[in-house]
This record gives sequence, structure tokens and C-alpha cells, in this order.
Amino acid sequence: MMKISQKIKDIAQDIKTMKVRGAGKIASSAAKALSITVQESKVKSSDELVMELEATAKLLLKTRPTAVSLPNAIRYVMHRVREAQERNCGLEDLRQATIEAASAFILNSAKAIKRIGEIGARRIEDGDCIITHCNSATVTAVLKTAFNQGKSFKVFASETRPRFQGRLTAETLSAFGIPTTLIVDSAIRFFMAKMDKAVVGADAVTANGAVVNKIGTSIMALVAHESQVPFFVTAETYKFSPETLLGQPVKIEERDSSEVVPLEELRKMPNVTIKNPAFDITPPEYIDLIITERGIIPPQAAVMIIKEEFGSITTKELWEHQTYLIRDEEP
Ligand code: RUB
Repeated sequence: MMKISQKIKDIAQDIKTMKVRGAGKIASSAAKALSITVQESKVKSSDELVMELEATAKLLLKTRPTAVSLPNAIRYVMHRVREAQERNCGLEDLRQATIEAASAFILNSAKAIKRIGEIGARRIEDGDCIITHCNSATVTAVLKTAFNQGKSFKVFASETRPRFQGRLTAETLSAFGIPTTLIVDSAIRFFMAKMDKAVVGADAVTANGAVVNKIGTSIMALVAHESQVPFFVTAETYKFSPETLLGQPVKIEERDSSEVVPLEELRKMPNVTIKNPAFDITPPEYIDLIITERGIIPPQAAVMIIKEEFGSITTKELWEHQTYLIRDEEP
């Protein structure tokens, strides 16, 4: 059993408790944890270093199950670690390869978000009323870029119960000078007819073009469809799920009931059960466009992105993060 440092445990805990949240930030944080692992390591062989990296990966993969960016970030780094290992490079080179791979992932992620901002901003027009859900760095990038270009528009943010990430969105946008209205989630249909566009982020995009995002996203999409409001999704390509090509569904995280009703209040309702799924699935029929850093695609083209992005990954690597989890459950 490999010993895991307190620093790595803290990163995992921050992801689990949502101190670090949003699929993009979770992914970069995971890459950083792998980099820290090799920087702190005191092992004497490459094999042991890889074992330490696997232990960190295992821990990270257990934090939050839905954001596909997390296994994809780990896969990105570990793929390069294995390539270096196959070249029989020494311990120091392996350490360096890990640090470089993690930095490259983090840098590419920042570039992708910026690029999505630029591409997405082209879709925002003067006078637009735009509705969004939850809090997404890519959606924020689109809105900030459009605003910086001098476009004048309004944003409606749904508050996103139970963790109220919509308030974060409202706070960020208003600090930036963008006129923002905060609404309760159940008011989405009440306002939808007045909207010109809906834009949301993604935790995962599946091979058939469905989008997994914060609970309530699919209701917003359904209502947008009813009102003929275009529904856009912003997603870096590392949010596309290669596992879904193998027919593996994206796991929807079920969070603690105390996020909905505090424990002491729940005790007063002995026959009440709380369900708290954190994400839902929006089918491709309700999505007009997915804005990626590589351009805009219809949801039906998601499979092409997956094949291009992850085509070189072996089936073994594809299943690896699940293997980590299975191994961990063994007695
Ligand atoms: C966050 C959420 C965001 C996506 C995309 O959920 O659903 O819309 O992660 O965000 P949570 P980003 O708050 O539970 O992590 O574009 O920042 O990756």
C-alpha cells in the first residue's frame, strides 16, 4: 500500500467537498496533484514512482464520479508517463515527464477555455437576453469576452439549488459589469419565452451527443426547446467521454441529503427520504450546438471528437481508472 501525502489528500478532499468545483478546475487540480506526487516523492525506482502516481490517481478518481474531465486529465498525464517508462528513461526523466505532462494539461485547459470564450462570443448579439444554469468557467469566458467586445446583453442566472452555484455566476458577472438577474430554478419556464439564448457548461459529453451537466440543465433545455430558444453547450474536448464509446454510461453523482435538508430537520421527518442527484443528462435533440476549443459542432458530431481526441488510447488505458476503483474494492 503506497503512502499518500497530506497535500494530495487535501487536494482530493477539496474536490470532494466542492471547495474546488466545476469540471475544468477539477481536471487541472487532478493534473497538479500528479505533478506534486512526483515532486514530493522519495522513491528510488521508476516502477515505484509509477505506483505512487497510481495511488494518487486512485484517490482522485474516487472524489467525484461525473466530471469526465477528471479521468481524462489523469489519462493524459499517465499516458505520457507510460510512454516515458517504455523508453526506459531513468527516475529523474520520468519525474520530469510527469511534471511536463501535468503542466501541458493545465496550460491547454486554460487555452481551451479562452478559445471557447472567443468562439462562443461570436454567437452573442447586441440586445441578447441569455439564460444560464450553475457556474461554468467556459460560459463565463464566453460572456466576458462578448462583453469586452462591447456587446450589450443581459444574463439570467438560475440559482442552482441545493449548492447555489448560480449565485456565484451572478456575483462574477455583475462584478464584471454585466447586467444579471438571479432567478429561482423553478422560474426558468416563467422567463424562458423572453430569452434569446441559453448557454450552459458540461461535465461530460457522451458519444451520442448527450450532455451531462448540473441537475436542472435538462429542464432548462426542455423548456428552451418548447420556447424555440437556441440551447448552446460550452465544453472543452477533454470533457468528451471515451468510455461512452464502449457503451459505459456516465455515472451521476448522488450527494449527501444534508445539502438539501440539514440533518437535525430531517430527523423531524422520519418517513422522508431525500434524493440529491448532482447532475442530469440532456439528450442531443435538445441541444443546438456544442462550442469546443476546436470549433462549433452539432451534438451528433461528438463521436468524431472522441475518436480524434482519444483514438490513440488503448482499451486497456480506457478502462484503467475503473480498474483502479475495482482493485480498491477488493478485500
Ligand atoms: C458544475 C457544473 C458546471 C460544469 C462545467 O458542477 O455543472 O456547469 O462543471 O463547468 P459542480 P466548467 O458545481 O457540482 O462541480 O465550464 O467550469 O468546467
